[in-house]
Amino acid sequence: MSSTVRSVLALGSNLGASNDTLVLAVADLVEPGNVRLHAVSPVVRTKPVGGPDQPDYLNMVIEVETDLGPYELLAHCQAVEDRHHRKRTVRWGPRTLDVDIITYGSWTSHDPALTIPHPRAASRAFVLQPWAWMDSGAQLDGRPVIELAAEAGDLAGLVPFEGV
Ligand code: A4P
Ligand code: MG
Repeated sequence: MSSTVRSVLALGSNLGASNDTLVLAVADLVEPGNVRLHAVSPVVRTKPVGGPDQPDYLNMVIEVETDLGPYELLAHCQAVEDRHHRKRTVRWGPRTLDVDIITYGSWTSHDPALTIPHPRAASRAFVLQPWAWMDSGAQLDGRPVIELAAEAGDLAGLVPFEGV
């Protein structure tokens, strides 16, 4: 695939120096010339959704413009996770860095290895609220992201991150 596509990526961290990790991860994600930064959300502090008892998360989303195909972009996101010492032991468990692809242009996929739009994004304030702050006109599954965020069960546990 050689055309340029806009893609929304969600980043999360709840182990280590999470704010530093997010800043460095954004820089790593846009390091290759074929992933360009288009927009960045505020960082939010969020209560963990699912998984074991674990610390609060810092979450944010970015929008990139890329020439990478969807699987190439996934491999790139996973390489950035690995660079930040991501361990995959417990599903939904604590992590130094998670980078999920939320949308990839208008492309859709049901492949378990790359499901687009991300199957749980539409119900998660930790993705939707920073996304709506980044892009007030954003839509997901044909609905305004700002409306989906207002309905999300985890919205009450989300606050803007004011820094350490
Ligand atoms: N995969 C399929 N579709 C995608 C996609 N759109 N983007 C596959 C990225 N990966 C995708 O992911 C597991 C597999 O999903 C990969 O092999 C990939 O091929 P993973 O990152 O290794 O594991 P995970 O993140 O633990 O699993 P999962 O199911 O993606 O978790 P979620 O749904 O991302 O939830 N609470 C708060 N407050 N903040 C968070 O950031 N994150 C999670 C993780 C749970 N609770 C949270 C947060
Ligand atoms: Mg993930």
